[in-house]
Amino acid sequence: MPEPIKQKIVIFGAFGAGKTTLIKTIDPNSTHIEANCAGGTTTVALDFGRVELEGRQLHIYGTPGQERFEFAREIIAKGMDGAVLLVDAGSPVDEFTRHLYESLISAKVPFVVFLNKCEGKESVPTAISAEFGTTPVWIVSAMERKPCLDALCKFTMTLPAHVNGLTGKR
Ligand SMILES: Nc1nc2c(ncn2[C@@H]2O[C@H](COP(=O)(O)OP(=O)(O)OP(=O)(O)O)[C@@H](O)[C@H]2O)c(=O)[nH]1
Ligand SMILES: [Mg+2]
Repeated sequence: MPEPIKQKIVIFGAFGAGKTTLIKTIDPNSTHIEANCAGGTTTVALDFGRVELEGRQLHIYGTPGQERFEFAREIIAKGMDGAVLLVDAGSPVDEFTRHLYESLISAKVPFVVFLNKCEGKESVPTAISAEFGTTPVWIVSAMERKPCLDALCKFTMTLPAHVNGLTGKR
């Protein structure tokens, strides 16, 4: 059997947007490094999961959402083939999310926006989508596997394969 095409996808988003939840939903065997914080846990290094979609193996890395972990985001982002900006649609877009959005545009990396937490009364996905210009926006719940996989599949099928191989051992 030939090796599947591999792609490195990195998930960005502000603190608590749902990055770790998304990766766990996509790959229940994903690994993550976290610390306790007020009201739950926070990612302090990274999340890592894998999924095979239509013959492509996605290696999915989640970044920490706290601003002070910029150095970790830079390391994790190296060599990414595509990115997802995960946004909490339950509150107005914050400055840090805007910073991540501008950084992805500057990096010239293909990316899409996933709007999460759309089920609450406070959620305003249409108004929030308008903030991301021409970037494709998907309304997903990080807790529902099928819509997340569908959106990820449609996005990644437009991306080239990773050039230097990815081992993704765990
Ligand atoms: N209501 C609702 N809650 C969600 C959803 N997705 C995630 N959450 C909750 O939001 C909280 C934060 O989720 P995480 O996945 O830890 O967020 P994160 O982006 O990884 O956070 P950091 O690593 O600290 O940046 C958790 O309590 C999740 O259960 C969703 O779609 N709806
Ligand atoms: Mg996290």
